Amino acid sequence: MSENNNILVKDYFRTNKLAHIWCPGCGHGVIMHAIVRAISELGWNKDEVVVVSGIGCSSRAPGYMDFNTLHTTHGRALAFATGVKLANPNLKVVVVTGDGDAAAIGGNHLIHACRRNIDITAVVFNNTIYGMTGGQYSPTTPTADLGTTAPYGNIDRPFDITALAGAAGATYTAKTTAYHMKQMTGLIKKALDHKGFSLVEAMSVCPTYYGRKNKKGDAPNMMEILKNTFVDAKAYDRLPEEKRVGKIKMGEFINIERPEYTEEYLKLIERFTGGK
Ligand SMILES: Cc1ncc(C[n+]2csc(CCOP(=O)(O)OP(=O)(O)O)c2C)c(N)n1
Ligand code: SF4
Repeated sequence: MSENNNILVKDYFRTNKLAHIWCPGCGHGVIMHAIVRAISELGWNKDEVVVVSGIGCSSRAPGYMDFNTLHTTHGRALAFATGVKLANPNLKVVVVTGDGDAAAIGGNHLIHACRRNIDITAVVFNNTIYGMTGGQYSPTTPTADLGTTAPYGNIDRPFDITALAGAAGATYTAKTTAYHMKQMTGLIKKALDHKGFSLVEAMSVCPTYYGRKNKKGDAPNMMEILKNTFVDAKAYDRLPEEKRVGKIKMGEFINIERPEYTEEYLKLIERFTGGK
């Protein structure tokens, strides 16, 4: 481990909570690392950072991170985070959530957080499956793929979470993968620094359930699939139509300004109380 990584572990992790629960080769650790590295590079004071999660393998991450952390109920991380941010708008609020947590049971909270443009950053750990509960298909499982609850193949169409968030009103959206750690850190940093609702869809790998059920090979092989499938936006846009087949565009999608919710809320209070 490099000296830099040693400092990260010492300063930003609850080492007494390690070893973590994740399976060998799980992609979630890479994403947790990227979040911590982004916060460290921004130089934020740990005491003003709040990390909120729901339930799932991904949602275990805040337990290991030495910030103010809340491990809440399945799908409700954004609702709890909204309460935290409204109670103290000066806090820097980050939500860690899985594809099931964010887009199935928590889907309604997700679209409304986007619509309100509240200054929260959501990092969606998207492994395209429910990892913690044994590999049921999720709203991002590709059509025809296998899951415990789709033994003959999933017939649903998957959500593109980045596009969903953009359509619902998020003012910063980006997609990246656990293979592209450097890009991921940079995009999370930009999302954290953005005023308004930001979402980074971080593609992860679940070798234990998704990988085994769909014969994707071992963890390194699944990382190789991420590497070969996801193409940075600029390179993707240059590809001829036929070469885009089977490729997915990643990078920054939306970065715009709109009034932020807690600021609008404070203005309203001031208008009706005359600032008293
Ligand atoms: C109200 C409620 N419903 C269902 C569950 C069971 N449950 C726990 S985690 C989970 C799925 C987690 O999947 P995801 O959010 O994709 O995260 P992953 O484990 O893949 O990281 C489910 C269905 C629960 N804990 N609470
Ligand atoms: S079940 Fe899947 S998502 Fe959960 S820790 Fe294991 S590899 Fe990771």
